[in-house]
Amino acid sequence: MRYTGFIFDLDGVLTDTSEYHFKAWQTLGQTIGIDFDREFNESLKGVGRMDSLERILAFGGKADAYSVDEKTQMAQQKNSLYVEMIQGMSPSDLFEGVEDLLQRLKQENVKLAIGSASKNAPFVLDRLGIADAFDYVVPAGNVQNSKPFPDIFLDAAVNLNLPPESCVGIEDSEAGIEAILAAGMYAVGIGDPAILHRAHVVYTETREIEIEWL
Ligand code: B16
Ligand code: MG
Repeated sequence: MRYTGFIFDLDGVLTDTSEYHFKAWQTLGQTIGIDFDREFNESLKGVGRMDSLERILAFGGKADAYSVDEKTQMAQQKNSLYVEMIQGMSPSDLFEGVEDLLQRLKQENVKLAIGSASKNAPFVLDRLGIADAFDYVVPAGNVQNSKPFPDIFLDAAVNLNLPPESCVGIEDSEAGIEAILAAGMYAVGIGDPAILHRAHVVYTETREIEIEWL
């Protein structure tokens, strides 16, 4: 294999937590009179908590309607809803084929990292029972610029001790694919090719990734 590092996004790539993020933001939106659908939600995927809130407020024409304190409170409210939703997660929530994929990569001596924008990622990894499978988990709170900036993926490469061009990034969001490309890595998209068209290759599901081509 040409690549020696794989950096996985979490929400939407290894498990379906992106649906929980959507539901939690939708509920928060309803409390302030902003309704949005799945199409708009695509623009929130991979985007950090506060940036997501700013995008929702701008979408609803309320960009300047709230103070910093009020916005912090709203973000906390959304996070409480999300945290409640992930309490019951277990290894059965791992997408089909992920365990097998991680094992095969390990057999090929590929280093593995998690490059998630979520501060809840360590908890979710623990719940899924795969926390030990990764050589490094990017601490979302410590990275300066979130996706679509390359920082998260570059931090992973530095800590895996690999040059970016030796790494593959796997993402389900447009912002994430931008981040991988900006980091100078090979971009694998998971989801709709119409949305993730800038990726080098797109699969509908994570289990379809063909590592023999990489
Ligand atoms: P939190 P990923 C991202 O995770 C989610 O896609 C995005 O919807 C969420 O706002 C962001 O994490 C921050 O999450 O509020 O839990 O810190 O896709 O990069 O794994
Ligand atoms: Mg994601």
